[in-house]
Amino acid sequence: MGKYIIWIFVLTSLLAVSATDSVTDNATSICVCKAGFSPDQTKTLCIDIDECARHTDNCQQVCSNTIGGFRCSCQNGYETDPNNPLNCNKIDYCKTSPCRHGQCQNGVYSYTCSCNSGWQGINCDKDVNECASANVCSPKGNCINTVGSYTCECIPGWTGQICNEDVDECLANPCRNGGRCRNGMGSYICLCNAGYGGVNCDQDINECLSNPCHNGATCINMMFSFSCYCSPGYTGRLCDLVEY
Ligand SMILES: [Ca+2]
Ligand SMILES: [Ca+2]
Ligand SMILES: [Ca+2]
Repeated sequence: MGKYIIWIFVLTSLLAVSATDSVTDNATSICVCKAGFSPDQTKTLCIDIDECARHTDNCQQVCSNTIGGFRCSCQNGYETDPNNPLNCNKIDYCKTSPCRHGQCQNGVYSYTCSCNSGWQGINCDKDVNECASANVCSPKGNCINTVGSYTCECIPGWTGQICNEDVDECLANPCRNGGRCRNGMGSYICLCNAGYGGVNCDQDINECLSNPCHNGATCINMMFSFSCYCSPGYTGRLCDLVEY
């Protein structure tokens, strides 16, 4: 116990030293103390006033006593009001716009970002590799990752964002020489007029391969047509008529 009394004595002496501007009224020998100090019981020393303990500090949140005064501070998540050092304002962690591609939500001690589609990470600044997931594009498309998004590169005949929509090729009139167009899933066909062949009815058919000329006639293939040179005694386009 004696040790504590000595410490209190030392502490009181230090506090008194710090109040060296104390004025002593010579007539009464009573200390008149500076603001923040008050005379001790003997009225010979000025000791610090603990404003926090006396609740005279007016700090909105946290009070810390100092020798000759006090200091206000704020709890976690708050900062000192620049217009009034006694008060604290909630810290706006979103003020610096930390979410690069997302919406910021202010929290108690930090912020959280809700990322836009295609972005991830604490600050929504990292690309999502959509192609790493299965079936992002339909089987008719090749997935290509891009920064913040992705694209599907469609094979011919397919379109749409994920390449699951048929292209109506007939809208572009691909069939030549009077051929009629029929659209199909992922493709189309041209129904060609006689003599015309190829996907778009723009190529010659060698009709002679199917032996159209009868009765020993000679078949001559021609561009988009053919001719039969009949043996003696036969006539008609295909030499299928007997000559009289
Ligand atoms: Ca991406
Ligand atoms: Ca089609
Ligand atoms: Ca021909």
